[in-house]
Amino acid sequence: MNERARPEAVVAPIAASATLENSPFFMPFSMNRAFKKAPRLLARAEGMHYYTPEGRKILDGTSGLWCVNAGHCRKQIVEAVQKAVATLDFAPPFQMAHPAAFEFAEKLRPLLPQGVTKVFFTNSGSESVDTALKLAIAYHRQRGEGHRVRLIGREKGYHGVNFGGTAVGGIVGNRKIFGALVAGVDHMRHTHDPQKNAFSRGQPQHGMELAEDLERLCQLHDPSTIAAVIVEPVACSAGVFVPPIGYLQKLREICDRHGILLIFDEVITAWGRLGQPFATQRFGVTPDLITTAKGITNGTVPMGAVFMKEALYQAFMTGPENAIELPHGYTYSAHPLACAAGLGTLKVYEEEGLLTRVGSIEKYWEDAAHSLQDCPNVIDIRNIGLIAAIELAPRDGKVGARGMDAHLKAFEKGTYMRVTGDTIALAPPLIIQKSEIDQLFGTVREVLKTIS
Ligand code: PXG
Ligand code: PLP
Repeated sequence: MNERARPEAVVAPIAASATLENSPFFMPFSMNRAFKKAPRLLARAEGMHYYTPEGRKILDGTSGLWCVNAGHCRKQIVEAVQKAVATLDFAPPFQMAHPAAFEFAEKLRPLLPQGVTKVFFTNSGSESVDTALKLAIAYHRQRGEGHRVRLIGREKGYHGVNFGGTAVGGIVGNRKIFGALVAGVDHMRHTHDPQKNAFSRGQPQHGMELAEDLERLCQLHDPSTIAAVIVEPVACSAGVFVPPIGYLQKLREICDRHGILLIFDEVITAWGRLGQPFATQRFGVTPDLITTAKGITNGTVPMGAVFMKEALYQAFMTGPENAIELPHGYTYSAHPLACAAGLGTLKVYEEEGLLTRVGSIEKYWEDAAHSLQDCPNVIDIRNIGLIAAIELAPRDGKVGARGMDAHLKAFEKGTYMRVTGDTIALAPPLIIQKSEIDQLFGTVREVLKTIS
C-alpha cells in the first residue's frame, strides 16, 4: 500500500539510536524517565497496524490517538500530501489564501448538521477549543451582550491543553499545577454513575436530570452572565462517559431558554466514530458551535476546525468592509498540506462509506466488548459507536498501576491500546474487520488473565 514506509527505509536510523535515556526530547503527557529506559517505538504503519523498529506487527486498538479513522498510510491521502508539498509549501492565511482552503471548506459543507454552515480552521483540538470559546464571548459582544463572559465546562471534561481548554476542562490532574487559569469559568457535575449505570450498553438509562446542574449554575451566576457551555458529546479522554438518554437534549433546552451558546467538542466523536459524520447527528441535538480535529485529516497532518451556525458568522460581518472582522487566526490556519490531507481523507471516507460504516458493526463490537465482563478486576464496561472502555479496579493505593500494566502487556502481545488511569479505551480505525475485533478483545482477555 505504501512503498515509502518499507521497514528497511525507516528502521535503520531509529534502531541505531541505542539509548534514549539522555535524550533532549521532553515527551508530552508521558512518563519520560520510565519510557526512555524501556522505549516503545513505532517505525511504520499500514492499515490496521503499526510495526516496531524490529518489525513486530502491532494491532492499532486506539486509531493512534483517536485520529486515524481510515487506517494508516492510506495511499490517496499520502499522495495528496506529497503532491501538495511539492507544489505549494506554504501560503499566508491572513489577507491571502490558496484554492485548497476554499475547496476543503466546500467539501465539508454537506457533512455538517442542518444550520451549521461556516468553518474556521486551526491546527489542533486545543486550538479549536480556544477559538470556539473566544468566538462565543466575542459573538455576544457583537450583539450588544458584552455581559455574557462566563464559560461553563463539566467535571471530567477534556478540552485540550491551551489556557481556555484547560480552564473549562474538568480533569483535576491536568489543571492543578497550572495556576488560576482563566477567570469566570465554572463546571457542571459529570455524568458518570457506576452505581446505577455499570455495564450499560450504549447510552445509560439514568442521569438525564444531571443536566439540571446547568440550571443551578445559571441561577448561581445569573444566566445573563454566561456566554457558552462546552461539553464532549461522549467524554472520551477521562474514561469514556456516554451521555445518559435525554441528557444532551436537556442541555440544549436550558441553553435555549437562557440565550447561552452550546459548544460540542467533537475532536474525537466526529468523523464516523459514532456512525455519523458528527455525534451531533447521532444524538439529534445541534449545538451552536462544533470543535474538531484529529480525524479531519486522518491524523496525517495536524489540523483542527470550528464549525458554527450561520448567525455566529453573520454577527461578525456587520462593520465596514475594509476592517478585519475577527482578530484571530494561526500562522498555519488552513495550511496547504493540511487541506490536501483533509481532501484526500474525505475521498477515502466517502469511497469506503466510513462515516456511516460503524452502524453495521456496532452491535458486534458491543457484544465483543461486553463479553469481557467475567474477566478479573473488570468493574465496568461502557461503549458507543466504535468506542469501548473496560474499567479495572485500581490496586490499593496505586491508581493507574493496573491499567499501565495492561497497556505494557498488550504491547508485548502485539496490540496498542490507550489506557487512562485504570480504564482501557479502545477505538480502532473504522476499517476494522470482525476477525480483528475478535483478535483485539481476545488479546485484552489474555492480558487481563495475566495481570494481577
Ligand atoms: N477536545 C477533546 C474532546 C479531545 O479529545 C482535544 C480537545 C485536544 O486536541 P489536541 O489536538 O490539541 O490534542 C482532545 C484531544 C486520550 C487523549 O488518550 C485524547 C486527546 C488527546 C490526547 C490523548 O484520551 N484528545
Ligand atoms: N509568538 C510570536 C512571537 C509570533 O510571532 C507568533 C506568530 O506570528 C505566534 C507566537 C503565534 O504563532 P502561531 O500563529 O503559529 O500560533
